[in-house]
Formats: sequence, structure tokens, C-alpha cells
Amino acid sequence: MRMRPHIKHSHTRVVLHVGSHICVSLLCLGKVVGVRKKTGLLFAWMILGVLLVGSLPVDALQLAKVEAEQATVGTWGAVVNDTTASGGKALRWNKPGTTGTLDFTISEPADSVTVYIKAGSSTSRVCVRPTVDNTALGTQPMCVARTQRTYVGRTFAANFAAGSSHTLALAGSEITGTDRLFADYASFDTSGINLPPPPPSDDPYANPTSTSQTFTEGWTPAASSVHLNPRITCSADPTPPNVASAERGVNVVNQNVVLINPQIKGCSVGILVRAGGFKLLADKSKIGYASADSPALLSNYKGVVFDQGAFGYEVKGLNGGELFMRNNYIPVNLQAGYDCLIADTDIDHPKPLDWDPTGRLSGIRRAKVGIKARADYTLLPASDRSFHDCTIRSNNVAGFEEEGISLDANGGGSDAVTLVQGSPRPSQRWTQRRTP
Ligand SMILES: [Ca+2]
Repeated sequence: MRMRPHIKHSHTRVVLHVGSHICVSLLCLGKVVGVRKKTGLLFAWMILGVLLVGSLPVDALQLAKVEAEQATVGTWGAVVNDTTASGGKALRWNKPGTTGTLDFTISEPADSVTVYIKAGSSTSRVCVRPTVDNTALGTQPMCVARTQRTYVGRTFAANFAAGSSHTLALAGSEITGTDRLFADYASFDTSGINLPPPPPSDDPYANPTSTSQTFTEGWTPAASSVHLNPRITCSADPTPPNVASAERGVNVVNQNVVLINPQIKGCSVGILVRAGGFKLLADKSKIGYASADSPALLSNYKGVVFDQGAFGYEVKGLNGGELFMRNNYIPVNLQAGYDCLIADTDIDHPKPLDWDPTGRLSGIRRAKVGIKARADYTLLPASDRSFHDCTIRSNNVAGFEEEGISLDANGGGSDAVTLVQGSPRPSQRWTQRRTP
């Protein structure tokens, strides 16, 4: 779906159009279309129109399960009912003892066995050592603390052939006094043998360049470096000044920098991007994942600015993550670029603050604009002064003075600039007057 500003001469190419395939459910075009949205609180959701749901990978794990309670029990124990156990039953030791052997076969080779045990009314740890085909597994028994009152599995490496019959026995030990040991079952993992080695993790950022490291103001990450939970505090000022060069958190001037779950506070500009391939990610499964109370970007005049040289950049969540930004005056500012994605942000500015005056606004104020696409004619390459193929979707923006998500244009200083690319007839020109 195509979205473009409401102009009548659709056969001319508008310099500033967002994307060629996005669906915008709510967008304040403000000055562009001459409609001024001014509201203290507005939630804006931008949802990508098409969701592609691929088939999920089949879980390759195959487990052959052998219940402990099937084994022959000596005078050292008993088979007991246990609603928390597999099959509703478990094997209980009152004192050390070894089960009779359990015969089993597996249809595929197995490379490990996992035994599930727990402690009962024990005063010390209890232990089990499994034996398969008369060979004890592991260099020593597996033990659980006396406080381990729910079944927990421990895995032993093994190498069992498929097809032939095997025997399992479980030897309980360190069971003294009132100690009690329960065994539920053993499972044989038949997924991993005689198959190609598993592909590398599909996490391209599994080995970050740095983790939870504190950097100083003006930090310049190396090209293609990945930083998990990088931390920068420019100042303790809740309303840093609007001075781009004064307090800059991260200088992205190298290609393909990735920041995951950052914590950037008190900067005039939190992240200034002037290179391609930058990614700002919020990964819920990793350390430093932010929240409304501990946001990724906090108290910056501008949070992240995509400046001249920025393209192919992404702001998005991974594993259900959202990028939390709180009390930034202009949290996301797109001035240049193409092939962009701004998604999965949670932006709010709950209370007015005494931010520096910026022309029109005066007095205490909240965020000016949550996500501001303000393509700057002078920053765009002369060969193609379009700001194109930027998708803005699934952002939750609240607490701003002007617009939640805004598409705007900066003509580069002139009161009346042509924003139509090509050579339109004068009557087809679309002009914009800068804010007085
Ligand atoms: Ca069981």
C-alpha cells in the first residue's frame, strides 16, 4: 500500500514520500497537509499491512522415555504415586540401592540420557547414577540439594546404537537417615546423532563485541561491531540543552554498527547516525532489556538522529522486545536516508519538563514529536533528494506536544522551496512555508 502526502498533482514525484509499501493507519502530516494536530495525548499505531506467517520449523527433538517406576525395586524403596511425576508414579528410595535393569530399545541412536529426580524429606543432598548396558554414566553420580522438591533433569553424554536392546539401571546413593530420593524417568535424546552438525544459532548477535560496558560520551563504535547493553550517561540533566555537539552519546560514523538494549541518558543527542546499516535493537531475551521504569533512552534532547549518510537503518524489537524511550524531547528524528525501519518502540513523555525553548513552543513541555521524519533537502544527495522506502510501524507513542508520528520536510532555509523532484510546471509545484 502506498502512502503519500495529499497533493493533487499525483503524476509528479514528491520528494518526501515515505515508503512504497506501508500502511499508515494514523499519521499526523501537520504542516504538510495544512492540518494541525495538537493534542496532549495521542496514541498512534502504525501497523504494517501484510504479515507473512511462514511455517514453523518442526521440532527435531525425539525422546525415548523410560519410566523409573517400571524397574524392579528392592527393600530399599517402593513405587509410589506422585501426581507431579510422569505417568503419575515415581520410584522412591529410603536408603541406598540399585534398581533392577529396565530393557528398552530406541529407533534412532541416542547421544545423551537425561534422568529426572528430586529430593523428598531430606536433610542432605541425594544422588543417582544411571547405568546403561552395565556402564555407569558420568564420572560421578548426579546429586540434587535436599531443597530440590520438584523434579529436575540432569543429562549425561552417551552413545547408544539404535535397534538393539539396551538396559537401564538407577543407583541411588547418599540416602541416609530420613533422606528420601525420588526418580521419575529417564529420557534418551535421539535427535543429535548421525545428523549434520546443527546450524549455527540463528542469532547473528550471539557473540557481541562488548557486553554491559560503560562508554564515555562521544563513543564511536567500530565498523560491524555489536554491543549488547552499552551504557552512556552524558549528564544527570533531566533536560539536556539543544546543542548537537555538546553532549553526544554515540557517534555512529562507521558502517553496520549494532546496539542491543542500550542505556543512554542525559545527552543532547543520544545516538547520532551518519553511516549505513545501523541497527538499534531491543531484545527481550537478552541482558539489559529495558522497561518503562528503566528505559533504553532516557532524558535526551534528541534520542536517535538519522543524519546525512544514514541509510539502511533499523530500529526494532527482537523476541517480542520493545524499545522503551522516556522523557526525550524528540525521541526519533529522521533527517535523511532510505531503506529504513522504525518499529516496536514504546515512547512516552509522561510529565511536562522545562526543556529549552525551541521557537514555537514555550514554557514547560512534554515531548515535541515522538517520531519525526523531517527529511532535510540539504542533507539528501543531489542525485536523489527523496526520502524513500522507510517503514514506520507498530510504534506506541504518547505524551507529546505536537505530533506523535510526523512526516515533515525541511526545505533547507528558504521560505519557499520546491519539494517536487524533476521539472514540474510551475502550477504543479508544491511549496511549503517554513514555520515562522
Ligand atoms: Ca514416572
